[in-house]
Amino acid sequence: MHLNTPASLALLAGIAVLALSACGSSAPKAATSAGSTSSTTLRLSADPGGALKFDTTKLSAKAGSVTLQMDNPAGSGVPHAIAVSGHGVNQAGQTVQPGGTSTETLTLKPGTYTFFCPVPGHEAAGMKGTLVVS
Ligand SMILES: [Cu+2]
Repeated sequence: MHLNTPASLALLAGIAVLALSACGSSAPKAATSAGSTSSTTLRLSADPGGALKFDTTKLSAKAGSVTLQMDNPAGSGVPHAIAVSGHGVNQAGQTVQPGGTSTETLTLKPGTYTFFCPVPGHEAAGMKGTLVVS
């Protein structure tokens, strides 16, 4: 039985080298995420028993778009809202009756902010906390 000639072997080897080099020449993929805009949604709740406090005193978020969603439980018996202040920001969501949800969206830079209930007397009574944006 006659085996392949040296010439045909050389040809096959050449094709194999070309195929390998073609595969190896593909450039690495460039990263596609240019400019990281983060958006965070934070949920909290007013005290279900009507106390002037939220269910948390500490929240944290990534810098960028931050949405706060505050549920006012049906049993609270008191209107509440969510507001944020600090670093030139001072914005409140709508005041909602028991069973409602007060929502606001802000664009926040890194820093420490205060979140609170803007209904008169509520923040002073302790309805507030710290929002850390990093
Ligand atoms: Cu309140």
